[in-house]
Amino acid sequence: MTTVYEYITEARRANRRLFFLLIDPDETDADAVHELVTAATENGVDGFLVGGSLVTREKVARSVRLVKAATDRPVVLFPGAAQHVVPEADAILFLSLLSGRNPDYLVGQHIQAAPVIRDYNLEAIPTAYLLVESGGMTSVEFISATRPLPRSNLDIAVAHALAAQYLGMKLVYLEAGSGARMPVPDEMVEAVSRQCPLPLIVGGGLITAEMAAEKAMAGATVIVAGNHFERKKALKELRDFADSIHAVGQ
Ligand code: 1GP
Repeated sequence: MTTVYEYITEARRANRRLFFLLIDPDETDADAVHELVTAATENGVDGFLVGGSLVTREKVARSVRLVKAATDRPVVLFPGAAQHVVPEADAILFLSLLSGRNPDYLVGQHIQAAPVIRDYNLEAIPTAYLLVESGGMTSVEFISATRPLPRSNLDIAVAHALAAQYLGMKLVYLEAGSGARMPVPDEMVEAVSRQCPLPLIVGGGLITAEMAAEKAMAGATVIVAGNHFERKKALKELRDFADSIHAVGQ
């Protein structure tokens, strides 16, 4: 059976791009989740992230079950804290907030989560989570009490990605933050993907198919959108996002 990490690295090897949809566990209307995930699966979404900063374990567990029931694509935990580890997902992004200097989010939560991940036999994907300045205070910035990377300094971003590589991490996630005013700059995606061999995930504030395609073109392997698709009338844009992302590299 292919692991989620192989699914991502295989795409990178083949120069393909993947579109992942972020599902907010705070959405507890089961029909709404079912409708969103079914539409996403039918319209070319390649995988799902489930998580958030201020959610309960019960909501994460319920959300993962609802998503799994509506799709055959990978469902990956995107935890905000150690208590968000639940067994039903296909994998977990084992995120270390490398852009920050808060030991709790660099390694502390991980110690609490590790035995649980082992007991659930979850695939853990060590991921450098790099928060990038995006024009306003984001939830991640506030909750983690860390500062984001400066958006105009490419060398700093590249240095963090290289540190992730040398520390043995497997993915780099460039994050502008959910609902960000400005997404991660294309130049930063390009610089990091050119100078660091790890597959790159980019998300935060992507509200048009063009923006998503730009990140794919700049070198992101996985493009994540969430907020935008929580609005019902955005559902018909799923196909546009998926097509523009998949068109890159073909
Ligand atoms: C947030 O990168 C994701 O962690 C997605 O952000 O909700 O703004 O699409 P949006």
